[in-house]
Amino acid sequence: MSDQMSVHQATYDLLRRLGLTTVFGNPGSTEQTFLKDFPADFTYVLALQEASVVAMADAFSQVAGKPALVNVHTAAGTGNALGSLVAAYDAKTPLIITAGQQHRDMVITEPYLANRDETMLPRPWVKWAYQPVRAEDVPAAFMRAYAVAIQPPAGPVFLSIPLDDWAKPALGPGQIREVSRRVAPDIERLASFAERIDNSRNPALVLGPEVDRAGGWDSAVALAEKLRVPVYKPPLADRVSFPEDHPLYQGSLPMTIPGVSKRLEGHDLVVVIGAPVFRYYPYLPGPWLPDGTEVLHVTCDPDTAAYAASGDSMLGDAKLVIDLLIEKVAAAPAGRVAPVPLAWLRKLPSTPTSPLTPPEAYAALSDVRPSDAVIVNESTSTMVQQAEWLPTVRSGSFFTTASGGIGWGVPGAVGVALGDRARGVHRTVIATIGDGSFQYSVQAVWTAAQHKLPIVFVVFRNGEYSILKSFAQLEEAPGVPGLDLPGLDIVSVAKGFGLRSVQANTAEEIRDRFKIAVAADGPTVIVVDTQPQDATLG
Ligand SMILES: Cc1ncc(C[n+]2csc(CCOP(=O)(O)OP(=O)(O)O)c2C)c(N)n1
Ligand SMILES: [Mg+2]
Repeated sequence: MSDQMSVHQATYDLLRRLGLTTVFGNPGSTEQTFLKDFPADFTYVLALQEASVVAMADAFSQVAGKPALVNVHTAAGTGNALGSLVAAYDAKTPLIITAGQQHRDMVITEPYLANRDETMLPRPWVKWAYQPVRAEDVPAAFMRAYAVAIQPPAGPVFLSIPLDDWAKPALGPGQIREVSRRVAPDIERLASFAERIDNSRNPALVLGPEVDRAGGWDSAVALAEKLRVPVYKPPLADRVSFPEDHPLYQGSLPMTIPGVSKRLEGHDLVVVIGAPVFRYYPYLPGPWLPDGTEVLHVTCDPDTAAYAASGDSMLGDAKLVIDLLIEKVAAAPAGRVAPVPLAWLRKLPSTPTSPLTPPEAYAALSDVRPSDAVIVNESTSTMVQQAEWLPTVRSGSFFTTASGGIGWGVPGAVGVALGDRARGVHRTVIATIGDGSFQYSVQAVWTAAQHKLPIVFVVFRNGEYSILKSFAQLEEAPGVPGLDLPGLDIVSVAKGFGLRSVQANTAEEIRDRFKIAVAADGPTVIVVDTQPQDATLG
């Protein structure tokens, strides 16, 4: 063997120096030349389908606070990964997704398992897609991919690598370059935003996922308290950025155009930080904003700024902007009265129901939730009840799909737990999942069992795609087929993947089984039969 470094050695050396030593993957013949002689200081996290691979890596990256490396199988594996890729793109998660490609010497002949038009397949859900022109460029392509992925707005990138590249001689060790992860705002513009806040009579804050992602939780509380203003969560937020038990917290904005507009009535100025303006769904006609309301918008993403339905925007990292605003804005005038704290409904039936209603199930969970537990939610018809009974009161403690595609929550919970483990933190992950949603990336529970992760999957088995029944009413679409899910034995499915798995049908059973699950060494699935929930969509 010659002394010359191979592309394989140079790349692993570069990945090691970049701290990318965990690979989330599902292997194939076109990836084995990369995975060959897998170094002992690297970790390979195997997921059994690529939708799970990418969602795990996404949540891992969000929790560990660093980019994650993914390796999937050529076109078919990348295809399976696409649904989760959409969510990673929307969550602005820096993922370096790699896939193998057939041997350069025969790829012209479209061999079996070739990735045709390889850089086209993952678009438009990646910031960059590339196949190195020469084998020698592979390490530099990883460096470039890393730089593209982490610079704001962060997001996934894709590299296709022909399987014969790894054994080729490298040009030498790869070069590491450092790039920014935050952008500072234009200072003059910031001053004008501060002035407009100072001059407003009745301002409100809307704090979105970019705030928590940027580590801006405490700063957000300080700004809200200095201004003494109501704080809203934007519609369909995939992270919570402000304590939901804070006296200034006023709940989530509705999802529809007229719903948002109505809720913001009376505010002459609304400052939206770290969220789109706004993420609407479903369509109902109405005014974007009430008369007399102006919007100031802060985001790290020029695209998010560009597609906003209203408002004046400023680019900048959410935490940097908030910290600078705290310095610049005047404290609330003496006469500004704090809003009345949000009164959560938290209403339960007077006698226990069978099957349980979702609020009864959530109430039981709230009795036993460890104070530092993380919530991953993908119970689509009960999102309102989840926030009501299990409010998020700490940073980095709530996750859900950023795209609206289901099949993120189960592998997402696995990624959260792996991310905690990587940063030396032990928290219980509570994944509240609908019986429909549970099926999309169900094999992720196997990875949870293999790694003995502290996850309690609570599956609400209402026997249907409940939210779609509410949508059918809203859309005046009677007679839609395919909304019932009879005969799903979820306890057995989970057992088949090697998990502890139990049914719990009363509040007491939920509490008891949950406590056992929290104390156990590894994940548990608790299936709760529940009544359908009429979802509020307006
Ligand atoms: C990948 C993907 N496929 C389909 C949908 C459409 N969809 C949205 S919610 C939903 C039903 C979810 O059912 P379940 O998890 O049982 O929750 P429930 O509404 O019953 O609370 C479906 C199929 C989607 N959002 N994403
Ligand atoms: Mg359901």
